[in-house]
Amino acid sequence: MPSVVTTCTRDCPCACGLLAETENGRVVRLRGNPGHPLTHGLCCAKVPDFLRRSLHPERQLHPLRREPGSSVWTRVTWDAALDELAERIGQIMDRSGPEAILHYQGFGERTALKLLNMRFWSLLGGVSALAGTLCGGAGQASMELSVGRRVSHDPEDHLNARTLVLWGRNPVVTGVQLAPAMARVRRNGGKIIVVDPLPTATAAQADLHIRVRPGADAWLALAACRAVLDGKRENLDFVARSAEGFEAFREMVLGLSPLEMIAMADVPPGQARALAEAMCENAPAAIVLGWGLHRHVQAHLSIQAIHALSALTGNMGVPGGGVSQGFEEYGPYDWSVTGEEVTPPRRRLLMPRIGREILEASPPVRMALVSAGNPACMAPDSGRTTRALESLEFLCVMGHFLDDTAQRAHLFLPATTFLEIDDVAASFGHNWIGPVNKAMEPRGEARPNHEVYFDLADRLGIGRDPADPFRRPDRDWLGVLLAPTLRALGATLDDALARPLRLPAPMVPYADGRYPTPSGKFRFMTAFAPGPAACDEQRYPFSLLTVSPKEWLCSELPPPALAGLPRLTIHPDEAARLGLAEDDEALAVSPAGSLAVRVATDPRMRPDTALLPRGGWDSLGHGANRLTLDLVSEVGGGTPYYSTRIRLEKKG
Ligand SMILES: Nc1nc2c(c(=O)[nH]1)N[C@H]1C(S)=C(S)[C@@H](COP(=O)(O)OP(=O)(O)OC[C@H]3O[C@@H](n4cnc5c(=O)[nH]c(N)nc54)[C@H](O)[C@@H]3O)O[C@H]1N2
Ligand SMILES: Nc1nc2c(c(=O)[nH]1)N[C@H]1C(S)=C(S)[C@@H](COP(=O)(O)OP(=O)(O)OC[C@H]3O[C@@H](n4cnc5c(=O)[nH]c(N)nc54)[C@H](O)[C@@H]3O)O[C@H]1N2
Ligand SMILES: [Mo]
Repeated sequence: MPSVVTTCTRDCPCACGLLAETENGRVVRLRGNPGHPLTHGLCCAKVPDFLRRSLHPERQLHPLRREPGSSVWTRVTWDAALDELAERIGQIMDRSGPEAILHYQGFGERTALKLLNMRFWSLLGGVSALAGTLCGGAGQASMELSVGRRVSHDPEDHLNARTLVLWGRNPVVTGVQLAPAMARVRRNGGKIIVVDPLPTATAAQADLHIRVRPGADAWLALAACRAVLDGKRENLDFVARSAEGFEAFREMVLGLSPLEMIAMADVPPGQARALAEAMCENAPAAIVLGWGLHRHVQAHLSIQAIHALSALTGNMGVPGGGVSQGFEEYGPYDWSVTGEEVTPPRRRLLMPRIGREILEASPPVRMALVSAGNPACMAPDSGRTTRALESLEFLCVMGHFLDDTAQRAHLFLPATTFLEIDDVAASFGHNWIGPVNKAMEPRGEARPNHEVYFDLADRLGIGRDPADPFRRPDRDWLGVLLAPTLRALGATLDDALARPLRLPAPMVPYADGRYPTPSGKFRFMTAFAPGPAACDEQRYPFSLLTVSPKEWLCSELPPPALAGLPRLTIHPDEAARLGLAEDDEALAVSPAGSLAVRVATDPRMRPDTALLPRGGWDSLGHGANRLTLDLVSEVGGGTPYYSTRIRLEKKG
């Protein structure tokens, strides 16, 4: 069977190498590419679903139009759709200025050519764009406080670890490429430590599972640091040569009560000591941070304290050590292609509170164009976000399904899936860039977003400079976008489109003991000022962890896949206290809203924590973000979904 070499572009750190097997011009099977030098043919159970979704009968394949106030969609031609869109853009710019238009690009598209979307808006002179992130911004910015610039260890370097600490990360569910590393470390005699409030599938494989209180990781890491200092086991060599702020850090930690630290982290004291022990005695110890850790208002305190623990124990900059947290998925491309350096957006609205930002914007937002995102379901405080989307005079959505956001649009434009385009995809979980090759023709009238923007630019009379035209063949743009990387690798564009390439990134960052900070040194945190909880703990006794489910990715699943109420899991004693039993219906209530759920119990749950899968479809009752508050993390403009707390009410 003919097969096409491609790469998974879905919103996941793995960017697995894939083979798309075709029959009569249609993809019939997607499987891991055994020839990929890092991912070796492994891919997750969701991959067949990405194909099913692409071929799904409910995928929208034609431009659609809806009159405000009506729920009836009418099929229109591309020409009619683009004429209307261009006219709206022109009119709103003339009457209300470019700020009145919002460009909202979600995380569903992460390939090189997607940077051209931003170029369109720059050519237009800049409109309102986004700041901050729903995903990993808080983690990245927090890591930079300690090391200057975020650079993670190559995942293959984790195999050198004797202790692998998965801190707020659940790779068995969310990133299958890390799972074999766990097994290899174990086979080499190493140990796995998982720090996670929930009894995850990853934690089930750990030698030690530390069920920290949500958001309290800083206390745990500092308690471990205290154990290191008390045992006089700090790595004085690293501290003297490569770090700044150690004395102040030491004073700070010695000023905290060990009992209080343990109580705040809410872990058995032996576990903080065991963590310290492993970091010192069973080194090198690699700490791999997940995204769960970022989703708290003060995530930076935890991430700084974890870095301090690694540095204090001499694990920074050594093979099999370090603190790793994501990679630059847009790093390999020439960012100047976006045009944002020359023509920045007129203003930026904060993604973590996009509903409020739209509703309160001055001057107002009158129209938005959303591509590759589903903010009505995935952004926090869906109640407010949907009100904001519904307040717009004109909403255009480029996507695949009439999902929660698209249902509120006036114009829907069908986008291609990654099986239908030529492009390249980098990863936020490793150092490889992979080819995305067209495995089948676009279904129906679906078109890649950047081509739609070429047509819009023609209609608006922009991007016509013959020396620098906006409309160019994909290959030409890919050559421009990839130029810096190809130059560094001595590779050609044909190479990049034929096979995965490893980017010129280190296996072990900061190995020379120098850090890209102003002083060139690692920075110990010197202040620790935890703020109050974002929600009243008495009225809302459960921390709400709305984490990645195994079965689906964010809201990317076809609608029939969800039946019944979402399952909310708590400890059985808590359920009993509330008069609830397994399978009962209940109402989850937060300061932001409420959601009907079905109760599940698990004796491994912390009593103060509730688990609810994120994503799905809000319109089918699976809107975890009906409950989440639209807070902003103190560092990095991140979205602290997990700082929300809830109470449970018995139904009826
Ligand atoms: N199957 C599946 N895979 C996915 C996704 C999906 O939706 N489904 N989403 C993809 C995306 S967009 C991303 S960003 C990644 C995320 O990948 P991960 O970071 O691995 O996954 P999450 O479920 O977001 O969170 C990881 C863990 O953090 C824990 N956690 C929450 N709060 C805390 C805390 O305060 N301290 C500690 N120590 N742990 C905490 C949660 O209990 C959870 O088990 O996964 C990607 N992969
Ligand atoms: N409660 C709660 N909410 C969360 C989180 C959480 O932990 N808890 N995690 C957050 C995280 S980590 C993330 S990354 C965000 C994700 O938030 P979003 O990016 O808003 O959500 P997705 O469901 O991934 O939506 C991606 C959409 O892009 C579409 N798409 C895919 N490819 C293309 C393309 O080429 N072109 C176009 N036009 N569309 C395309 C898909 O069909 C899908 O509809 O959600 C966040 N929301
Ligand atoms: Mo994410």
